[in-house]
Amino acid sequence: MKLKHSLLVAGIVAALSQTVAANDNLAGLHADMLGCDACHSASMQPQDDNLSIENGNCADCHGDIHEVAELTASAHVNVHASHFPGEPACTSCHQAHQPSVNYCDACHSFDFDLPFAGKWQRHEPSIAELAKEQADRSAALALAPRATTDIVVVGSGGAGFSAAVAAHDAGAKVILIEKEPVIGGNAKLAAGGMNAAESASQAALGIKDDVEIMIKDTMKGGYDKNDPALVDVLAQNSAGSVAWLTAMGADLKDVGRMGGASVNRSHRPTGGAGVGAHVVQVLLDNAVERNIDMRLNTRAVEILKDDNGAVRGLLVKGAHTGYYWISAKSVILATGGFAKNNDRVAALDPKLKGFMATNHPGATGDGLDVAANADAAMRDLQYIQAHPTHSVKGGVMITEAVRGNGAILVNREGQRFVNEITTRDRAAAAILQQSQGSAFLVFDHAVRKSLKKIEGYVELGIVPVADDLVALGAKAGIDGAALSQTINSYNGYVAEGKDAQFERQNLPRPLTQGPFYALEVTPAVHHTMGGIAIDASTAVQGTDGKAIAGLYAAGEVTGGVHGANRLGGNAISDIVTFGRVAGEQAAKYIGK
Ligand code: FAD
Ligand code: MEZ
Repeated sequence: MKLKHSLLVAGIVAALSQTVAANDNLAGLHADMLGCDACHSASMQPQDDNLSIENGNCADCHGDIHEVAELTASAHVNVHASHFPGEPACTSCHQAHQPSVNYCDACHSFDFDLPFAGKWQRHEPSIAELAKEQADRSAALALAPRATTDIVVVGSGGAGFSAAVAAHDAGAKVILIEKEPVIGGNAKLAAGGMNAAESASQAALGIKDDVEIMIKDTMKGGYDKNDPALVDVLAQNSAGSVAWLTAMGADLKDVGRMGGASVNRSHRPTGGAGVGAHVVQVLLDNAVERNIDMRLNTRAVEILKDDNGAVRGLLVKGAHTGYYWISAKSVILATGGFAKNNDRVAALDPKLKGFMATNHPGATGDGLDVAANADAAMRDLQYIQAHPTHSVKGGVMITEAVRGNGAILVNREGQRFVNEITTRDRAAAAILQQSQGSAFLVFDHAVRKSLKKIEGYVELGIVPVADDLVALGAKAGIDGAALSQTINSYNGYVAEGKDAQFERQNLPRPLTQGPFYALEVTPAVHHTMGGIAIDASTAVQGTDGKAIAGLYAAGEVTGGVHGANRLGGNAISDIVTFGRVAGEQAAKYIGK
């Protein structure tokens, strides 16, 4: 019954072109070729929301994603060799009964060839809209719970995975749910690094840092709107969180500079690869090793409480199996921020209406609604951050590490206009003041070689390159003569160790080694600093000022850690540290 995937690769293109007229989706094609049970179990209904049977059947015929990646290796950008951690399920993109979508298109704008492709469009009903499905919800709640556990963790980003692993290691039984078809949330996209002070990696590189300086930098960057108790937890535990990840298999040996930091404290894999995909992969591997129950396509919609107001479980909606509830003594909300929900963003900060976002599609702010419906207090929701450097072409966030490793920002007139490694609110505001509201990251080959992340940008074809600066200007639309002059002056500042123009603190290298690169960038909504009010033990605070028994929250869904403006690299530190704290505290609450 099963096709050999080599046979399929040889025949698939021809088969598709012949059958595309007769079938307008993958289900039709497979039904014609092999019948419905090529994909589904005998019951013809998905048995779980991970679509384990359906995805298993895809892999049996076509090979797993690594095998498919080998077969598509000749493509300019091999989408099957994506930066996503884990093994994204085939059905994340290849949908059967409706047009397929490139999951990447939710954020980027590349033209990948996909059989039976439709355009990315998704209307995810809000938590308030789902409340109208009262009959289905009541029916589900009238039944016995479909699962029983100690703790449900909501969200498979860095905070959720850290909480799940920590709670498991403290002796609790854990179910982790994720509404998207892929794991990792925004955490998997994190690029530049994870901040930590007094770490072993810093010591190995001879970098002198101090927890107190990290606290000062974080409070200053946040305009002192941060909760000092939370900042204390962040900084005091930062090196411990790097050590915790390292003990589980992470490589966080490379340490670079981020905006607003007094010293190099942003940790990432050797050679400067993206930190997020690596950290999420390590956490995933550890969750798998521990046999933690992980459910994708499963959305948290309501926290269930007992008569005393303590958590007794969670109502969820499975994308394929519908509503059911999980009995649990504790829930940890780790649902991330809401930067991808422009309606919500613009309602809080009208300046950001219509802005692009750097975030993954699930960053809509569900957790805030779910928590608010459970009477949780909120704080600082008005503080929303734009990342200064989102590529105009392709829609890719260009990591701050490119500037940290030596790139400068110039406008169309070929002039620098800001200290490139200032805090991101200042850098973003300065870029928006330039003509056409954009600017160019200009760097040389030495900067490219210093950071693996840059290879990805070049491979995507979004970075104009030329052997000299005048030619680069002509290609990118910058005044080339002025650009040459600007780079000459900048190289002089590097040689003197002092930036006479903008007092940039780190001047890692001159820009002298061609070829040269110019990447057009503009700000995009990036991080939401506000959220659920928690205390230093991550207990969710109710609107009555008391902790809600059994409810914990960690990561970008919370408010208070970053004040009015987050420093680059502090979020990964936040989510790992507070995720661990939440896991440990929830386990303690249930008596482990
Ligand atoms: P996320 O990682 O976003 O995970 C939350 C998960 O919860 C998501 O998967 C979401 O789908 C899921 N979810 C939401 N609602 C529900 C629901 N109702 N039911 C079930 N699941 C739900 N920070 C740094 O410190 N350093 C960096 O280098 C860095 N680079 C970044 C690069 C990019 C492109 C982006 C977008 C962010 C970057 N950040 C960086 C910020 C950082 O990645 C995020 O702040 C952080 O990952 C948030 O982690 P989290 O675990 O709180 O949420
Ligand atoms: O903390 C961040 O959001 C960050 C460092 C992003 C980046 O530019 O890489």
